[in-house]
Amino acid sequence: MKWGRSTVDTVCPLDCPDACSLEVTVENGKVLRIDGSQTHDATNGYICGKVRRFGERVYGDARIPHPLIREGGRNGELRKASWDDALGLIASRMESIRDEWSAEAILPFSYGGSNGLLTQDTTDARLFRQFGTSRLARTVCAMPTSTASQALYGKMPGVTYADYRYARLIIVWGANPSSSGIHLVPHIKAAQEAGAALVVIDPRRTNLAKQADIHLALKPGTDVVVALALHRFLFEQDRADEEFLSAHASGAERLRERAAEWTIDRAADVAGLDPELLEHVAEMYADISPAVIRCGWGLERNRNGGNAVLSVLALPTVAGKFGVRGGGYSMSNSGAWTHTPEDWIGVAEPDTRLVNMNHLGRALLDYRDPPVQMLFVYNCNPAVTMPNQNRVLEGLAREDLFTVVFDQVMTDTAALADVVLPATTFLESYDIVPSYGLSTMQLAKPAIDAVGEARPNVEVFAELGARLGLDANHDHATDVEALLEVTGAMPDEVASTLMDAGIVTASTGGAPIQFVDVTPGTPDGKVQLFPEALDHQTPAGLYRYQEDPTTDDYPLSLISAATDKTINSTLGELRRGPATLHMHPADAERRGLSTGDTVRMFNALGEVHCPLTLNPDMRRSTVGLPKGLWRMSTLNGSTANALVSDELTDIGGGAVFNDARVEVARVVTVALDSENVAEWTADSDEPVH
Ligand SMILES: Nc1nc2c(c(=O)[nH]1)N[C@H]1C(S)=C(S)[C@@H](COP(=O)(O)OP(=O)(O)OC[C@H]3O[C@@H](n4cnc5c(=O)[nH]c(N)nc54)[C@H](O)[C@@H]3O)O[C@H]1N2
Ligand SMILES: Nc1nc2c(c(=O)[nH]1)N[C@H]1C(S)=C(S)[C@@H](COP(=O)(O)OP(=O)(O)OC[C@H]3O[C@@H](n4cnc5c(=O)[nH]c(N)nc54)[C@H](O)[C@@H]3O)O[C@H]1N2
Ligand code: SF4
Ligand SMILES: [Mo]
Repeated sequence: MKWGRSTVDTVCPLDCPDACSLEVTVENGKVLRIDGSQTHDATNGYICGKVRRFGERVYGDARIPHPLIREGGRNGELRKASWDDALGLIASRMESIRDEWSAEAILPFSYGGSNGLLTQDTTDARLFRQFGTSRLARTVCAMPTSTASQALYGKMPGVTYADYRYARLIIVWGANPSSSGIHLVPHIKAAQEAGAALVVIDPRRTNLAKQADIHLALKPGTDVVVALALHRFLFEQDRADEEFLSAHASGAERLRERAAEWTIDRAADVAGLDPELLEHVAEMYADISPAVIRCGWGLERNRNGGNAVLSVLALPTVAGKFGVRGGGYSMSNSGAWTHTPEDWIGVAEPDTRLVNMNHLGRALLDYRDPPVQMLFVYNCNPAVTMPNQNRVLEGLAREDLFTVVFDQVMTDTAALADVVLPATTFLESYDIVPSYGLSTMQLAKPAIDAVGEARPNVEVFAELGARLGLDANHDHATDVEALLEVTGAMPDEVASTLMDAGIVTASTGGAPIQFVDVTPGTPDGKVQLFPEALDHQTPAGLYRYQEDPTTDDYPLSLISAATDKTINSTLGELRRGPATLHMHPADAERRGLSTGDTVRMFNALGEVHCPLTLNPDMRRSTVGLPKGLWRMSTLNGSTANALVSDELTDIGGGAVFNDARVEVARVVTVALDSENVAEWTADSDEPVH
């Protein structure tokens, strides 16, 4: 530990597209302040409120100080243990489970708690692959979007944030960047000031929707028909760019056939929109260039999610919007790099059982041959973030399940574990952080020593591998060694710029023009408007709509989107008071409800008790509860996922979070403090300029 004050340049690795460059001020070995830096021009010196207060997590009461082992069975207590004892116990359990059942009875369970390249798919992958455990399909987020965009365009980087200034028309579709990627917002505003039109397509009237020229407040899950109506309009009105289509795309005819049934009127009826407004958007999109679509993740989280993203991302091809700065689309930029973890894992993936993470409840309760006997959770908080929460909790409560949770704080999942291991935060170890919203990769450097007995992921999985006598991990025991190894597998120029400057931009450039600087990564270099192989894997086929799951018993759609308070459930420990359910005043009136009532929101899967806030920004028949709540943030310990089924999206095996259909009734009336009421009426982290 160093005395005195110093600053450290690093990067935010949380699951957020912006990957801000940070300046961390440290005094006498403790974090004093976290701020944005200018290292990454997209950060431009400002960051969100969540990470400004990240020190409260680092030193907070929820932080796990040392390993813990549960004594006295499922209802026994978690007691302080040494690393040696905790890892020894895990290793011996892994061996005994392998001997009794098979290594496939062990299920590693991880997601994007940190987006750093070292925190997953390094020593963990080697350990679990070599041992032969079950494999995890990491599907909880972005699988429908990435499967659809990959099928259409291969890995093609999108329009960068700064180039939104050049657009004359911006469509923000199923994204809420005011909370979920704040550095895009000033560029949208700059474009608007320069005369660009803004269209927002979202069931909620978000901050951006309030500032938009047109807000299409569609019913959740109906994006596919809205986008198909735009396709039909383009084709039927001879506004499709036939020249571009014949030079750069295949499958246009098949798309045209499937879009044919979706007249503006029919789509507007299904989506609950004013047909004139929808037609107006179709005309704007046909007429105005450059036009850019910011496609978010909100539209993928329902049964039609894959087809929704497919039909939205196909629009710039049909309308011929590429080839100019500020024209095209942005989705995820994770394809900007050529290296992948396979370049450094060095152990082939075994052909063991593949478990879709959205089916965690089923896996723990129903899977046989072998049953899951050990769950090893890291970078993830499945007790609250996965679908069908009650099944997940029932599974985690199994007497004969051995659960390891490796985390920074005592999450709801950690509280149910048999062994808890303390992890470092990004302020305590090295990492490499690619941005999935932009085309940069940055070096994360430790600003402080590890707090308590926390250790980085690479170190713990390497040590466990050594204890199990596996040979793959011996040379990679520390984060520094892993850093050298991973950068060693990258092209020399990329690695040296990253290490010297702390930041490197992909070879496609920081601001590529689509179809000028970057082209589709598909096998023939063309846009595959009708990827046949996907058609056969998709229950209703490509560009097909599956009916709304609303029933008379459960007439309300529940949306659980990102808010500015947490990143998924990360930082959820810092929330004060219960989260509130947001409902349109007209829906509340029909049920005799008002702000401050404690309500019960329920369906056949479960129920959530929480206070109510009336919010005219919600669409009628749509209610909202934030995603990422901890169990303490509702009155009965259930979160939105207690109402979400574990069915899968049409494409990509994703979660259908926003397909939850519910009813709401009053329990009692309580007084609320203003912070809870403000949740979504001021859902903005945007900088004040
Ligand atoms: N502050 C903050 N930032 C985050 C996160 C966070 O939790 N907090 N999470 C990060 C992660 S993991 C992700 S994946 C991204 C997600 O970021 P976004 O892409 O913004 O996704 P969501 O927050 O799920 O939803 C975005 C919007 O979609 C709307 N929506 C819901 N259903 C539908 C629908 O059927 N159609 C349409 N058109 N819109 C719909 C919601 O009302 C919401 O306003 O954000 C990242 N950034
Ligand atoms: N109802 C509903 N549920 C949702 C969503 C929704 O829209 N609605 N969105 C979904 C989305 S988009 C996503 S991406 C998922 C995310 O769900 P999860 O993957 O569960 O993400 P988090 O809740 O952020 O939990 C990540 C955990 O990893 C820990 N962690 C961070 N860094 C490290 C590290 O270096 N080492 C270790 N060992 N642990 C670390 C954090 O402390 C945190 O507890 O949630 C999904 N859940
Ligand atoms: S969470 Fe997003 S906006 Fe906040 S500091 Fe990290 S990258 Fe930046
Ligand atoms: Mo996500």
